[in-house]
Amino acid sequence: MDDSPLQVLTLPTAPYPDQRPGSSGLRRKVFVFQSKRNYLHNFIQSIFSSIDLRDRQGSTMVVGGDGRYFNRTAIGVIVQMAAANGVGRLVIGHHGIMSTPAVSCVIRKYKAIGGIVLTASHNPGGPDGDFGIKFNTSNGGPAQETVTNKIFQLSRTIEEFAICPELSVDLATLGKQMFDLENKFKPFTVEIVDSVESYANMVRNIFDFAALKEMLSGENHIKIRLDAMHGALGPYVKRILCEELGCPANSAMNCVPLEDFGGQYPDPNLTHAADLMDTMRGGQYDFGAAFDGDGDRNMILGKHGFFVNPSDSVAVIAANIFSIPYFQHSGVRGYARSMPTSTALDRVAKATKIELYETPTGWKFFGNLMDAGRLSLCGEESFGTGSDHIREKDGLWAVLAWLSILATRRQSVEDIMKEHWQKFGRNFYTRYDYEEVDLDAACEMMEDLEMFIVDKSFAGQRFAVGEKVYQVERADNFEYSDPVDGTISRNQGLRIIFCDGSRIIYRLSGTGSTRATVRIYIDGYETDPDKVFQDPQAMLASLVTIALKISQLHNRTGRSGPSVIT
Ligand code: G16
Repeated sequence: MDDSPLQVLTLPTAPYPDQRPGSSGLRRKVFVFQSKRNYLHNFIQSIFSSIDLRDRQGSTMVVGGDGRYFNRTAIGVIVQMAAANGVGRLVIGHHGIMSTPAVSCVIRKYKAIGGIVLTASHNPGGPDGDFGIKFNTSNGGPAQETVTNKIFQLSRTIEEFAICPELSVDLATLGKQMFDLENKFKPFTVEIVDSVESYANMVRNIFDFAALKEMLSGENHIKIRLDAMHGALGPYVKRILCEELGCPANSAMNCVPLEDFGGQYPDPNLTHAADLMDTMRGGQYDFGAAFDGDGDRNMILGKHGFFVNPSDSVAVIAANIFSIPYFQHSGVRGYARSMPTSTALDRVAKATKIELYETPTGWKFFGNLMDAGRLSLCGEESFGTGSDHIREKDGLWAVLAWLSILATRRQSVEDIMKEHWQKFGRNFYTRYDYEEVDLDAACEMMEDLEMFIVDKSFAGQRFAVGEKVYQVERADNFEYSDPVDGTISRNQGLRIIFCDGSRIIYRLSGTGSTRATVRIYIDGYETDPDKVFQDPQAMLASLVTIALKISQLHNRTGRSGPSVIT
């Protein structure tokens, strides 16, 4: 314990009007946090103030981050402010790095009142990149909208914040550091923990590690290649897959966390994980996967770069769920997907008579269902997959789930996927992203589009492209009523559902840091066994044409094509 008590100060500040958390916390360019006076302090104080003082005083909170630029600076401030706001103990990942799923696991393990995750996920890092702050509550999941709305309201009226400016913590040394404060909240403890340990203990109890080890390092082992994209997951891949499950060293790439992710987007998709895709195409590896900066997203690939669409990935896991020992013990309570995610999971749910929930985009919507014991497995089109073992999506869990299926079925990824389509039909799926579009143009387009499609005369209309004719069954602006607490979330995306079950969805992203990103999601269902192996872009070309025609997106935004096609 330090001998002289540390000063606790209350300093004046002025509010900012733009600290509304998006789909997953507050994301801004690094320079916004650096150049706007107290921008970071205001938001952190708003998080602390949103927690009742009685709950906060003497409590435990967890702090983790994806290791991006500004991570350590922000943790320094958070520690000083946590102490001054009455938090009793902070549990922080070694060097300030801990993956988002591990933070969720640690919050639950330590029975913390919540945690702060410093990440802008898959967005680029470095001094010119993005930074983000997310608040998770005691269930380990992202705060619900009632909480994020409260944080936003507090940030709009904030006048002062509390801080211990002299408090400095050593993130490099494992163990407890105790601080004596000159106020009534004392002592204050910081515990630097091994970032991997709790998470590794958890997954060891979910999967059959002996069977996985045999498949990955025994005689006739399969070869895998995992790309951590210089994000937080590198040490987890090394420790769990290489050291514990015996994968050779060349199974793991880009496993050293870097502040700028090596100058790349830490985004596990076909565009940004191109290196992994190239390696996989060579045919040397049987299974490949990439993760995002904070380790909650995943992309699954088979031999020769066979791509598993994330909407299909969760459906395959559902169809093979008892390959995972955890579900053999806990049973399966329900499945869920976000609204824009393809309806592939619905078909498995229907065939196996399991309840299916359709939620808005954002992992926070799954948490209530899990806490109420109604949801076991869920996924999103945005490369997120997970279960009720924690309250975040979990990239490494998804990989271990797929490997468990491979170990049980002893088939290739491609064969498993193809058999799945033959059995359930195939949801062809694509997403068009128009990034950094003018905000006003994007909002006006969405408003006009809504007026057009919710008009009574829209249902029943037919759209023809070549020989293909699609008739509108219904269209709306998606609204979700939480079945657990009745909370209503409106304006969650415009959707057009056609009579054959195909869908076109339009949404503005909630994770960008500047301007607007318009997303168009196309979901076309096909049961004809002769057609299920065709190329998705070719199969969906007519629906794409219709989507662009109805929205007039190119005219309205001045764009001639999407920035990214998934
Ligand atoms: C966050 C949320 C996800 C959501 C995704 C995409 O992911 O946690 O649930 O699907 O954003 O959001 P949007 O379409 O609004 O950009 P992450 O990995 O960025 O935290």
